[in-house]
Amino acid sequence: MNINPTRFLSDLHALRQFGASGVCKGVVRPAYSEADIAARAWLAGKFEEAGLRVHYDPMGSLFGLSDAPRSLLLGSHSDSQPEGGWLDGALGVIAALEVARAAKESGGPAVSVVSFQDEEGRFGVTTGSTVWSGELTLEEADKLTDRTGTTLAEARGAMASQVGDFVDPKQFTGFIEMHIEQGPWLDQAGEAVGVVTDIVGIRDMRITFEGEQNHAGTTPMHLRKDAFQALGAFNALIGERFKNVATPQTVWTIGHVKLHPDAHSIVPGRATFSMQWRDGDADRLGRMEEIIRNAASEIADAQGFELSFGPMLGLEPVAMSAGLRSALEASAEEHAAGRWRKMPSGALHDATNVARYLPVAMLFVPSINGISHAFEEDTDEADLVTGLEVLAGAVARL
Ligand code: HGY
Ligand code: MN
Ligand code: MN
Repeated sequence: MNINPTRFLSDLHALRQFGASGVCKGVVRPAYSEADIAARAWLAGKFEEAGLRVHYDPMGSLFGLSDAPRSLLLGSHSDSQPEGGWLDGALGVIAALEVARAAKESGGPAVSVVSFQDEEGRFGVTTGSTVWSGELTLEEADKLTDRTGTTLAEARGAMASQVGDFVDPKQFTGFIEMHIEQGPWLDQAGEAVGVVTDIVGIRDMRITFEGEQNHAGTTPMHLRKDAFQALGAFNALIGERFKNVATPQTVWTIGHVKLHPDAHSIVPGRATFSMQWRDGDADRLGRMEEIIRNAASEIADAQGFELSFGPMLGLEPVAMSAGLRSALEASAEEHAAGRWRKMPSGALHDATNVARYLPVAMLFVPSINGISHAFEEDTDEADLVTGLEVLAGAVARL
């Protein structure tokens, strides 16, 4: 199979023009935004040129389907974080396109391609592939809201004229997702490729403390019910209690905070914030949930706040398929001898959901300085091409 690195890099750069932030190579292409829908239309054209049949499922996940009765599925996602890099997701989709094209040109194996919708979780956690996998019904998903209160049902209405049915997974023999590492390890070691062993699990929900809105000049400190102070106390308390359960792999993040009414001279009456935690061990995720719920209740009770929890979203830790992994390992040994390693993924990926239907595997290329989910995200082009070679080599072996 003769892959074409120039064509691959040129397509990758073309995709980053959709929603280009103007800062570094960054993109602003959240799910269902104008830029996201336009990027999907451009990708659909590329899939068609490559001889693949274009199909959008009800979530707006875009498939380029091989006409063979059985094919290997490759891909990732093309939506981005609110401030995202040019490679997160896009790399796996364009690498898949190049391998599908090269396979077709050389009479190689049948390959289909996918770009899942809302991997970055504007509404959930890897929402498009979660719904495809049957883990969440479309009806339930439609009620999810983004940070501004827009529902998924409203947002996906923008793609209503394009979508068809869900794609039957029985036509696929397996799924391989190429991605950037998004962490520091390959870059620090000067290595070119990581073959993923397993993907961590995640829990994610919103928490609200409701206190009392009041004047910031006249309300004495001891009479305030300041919702931000409750959030601050909660954050300190879980940090303390997590020391007893966390391992070096355990992470937690409060990444979004909404204070009401969000003004300099008003004691905030309400704080709604995201609470997300990740670990490779499902039991530990459960123990952390208990700590979170207890800490929030204790603070609310002691200080007289109303407390509410939003729906909890989550994905379980998942191991990669031994068969697909060994094809990637053999290919890595051929194309990057002495410059690859086996490693877990601390980021979430659509592969977790696809694993409900199919054997799945993933490969990583380095992220310069370990930066991702930021405009500065980047990877040396030589490493991008090595990763593509490893992917194509694995597909050829399968
Ligand atoms: O948040 C994540 O791990 C992923 O990038 N969706
Ligand atoms: Mn991604
Ligand atoms: Mn991401």
